[in-house]
Amino acid sequence: MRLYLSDLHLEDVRSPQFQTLASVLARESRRCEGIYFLGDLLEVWVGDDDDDELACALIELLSETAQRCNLFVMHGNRDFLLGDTFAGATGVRLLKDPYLTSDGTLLSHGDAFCIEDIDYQATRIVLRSEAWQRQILEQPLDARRQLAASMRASSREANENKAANIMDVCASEVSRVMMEQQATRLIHGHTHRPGVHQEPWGRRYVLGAWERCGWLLREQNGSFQLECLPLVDRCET
Ligand SMILES: [Mn+2]
Repeated sequence: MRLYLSDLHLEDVRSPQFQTLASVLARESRRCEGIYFLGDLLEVWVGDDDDDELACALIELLSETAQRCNLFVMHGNRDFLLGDTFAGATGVRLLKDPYLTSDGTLLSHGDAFCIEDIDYQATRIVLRSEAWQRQILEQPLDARRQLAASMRASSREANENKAANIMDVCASEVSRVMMEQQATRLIHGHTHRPGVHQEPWGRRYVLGAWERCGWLLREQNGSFQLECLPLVDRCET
């Protein structure tokens, strides 16, 4: 059995999202061979030297889980600075985007398919470049935290003024990549539009963001099920 999740956007260890993730991992890791995080596990990641409460708690949670089951993490557009030090500390394997599995499934965060958002794609090229990332990581942790906060604010402002279809995947771009990769199944997140779509080339599974509920795609014996799970609040119990 394998699980696929994305867009948890974790930002607080006391949040229902973090608590729900902890209970999902405790429950599922014993029977899963792999759990895949397809981007934006975190709302922001400012570098592997981050020592705030959430970073420490997440590293502890993942390293404990990785002793029972294989964990895979792909970068999203918010946590693309997750690096080898984080992978080493947790035991997760970082996957490149897109990643083709041996059964012809293409895994992707999904933002690379949103090519109609031209400004976003231009920014993406800069933020994912080695030169920009090296320059950012040379700055002190506090400066990176401030930069992250201002980037989030301006991204929110930009998105408020965009038509909804611009922020969805572009069907022709998805087809092109699926042909190129010779894949017949796609699992992605990013768009916050959970659903299962039959496309000309195969089936497209869209993971949901952990907002009002949590989302995961469960693969068992070759069949796939998109599940919505209630967010638990430890304070309520
Ligand atoms: Mn995203």
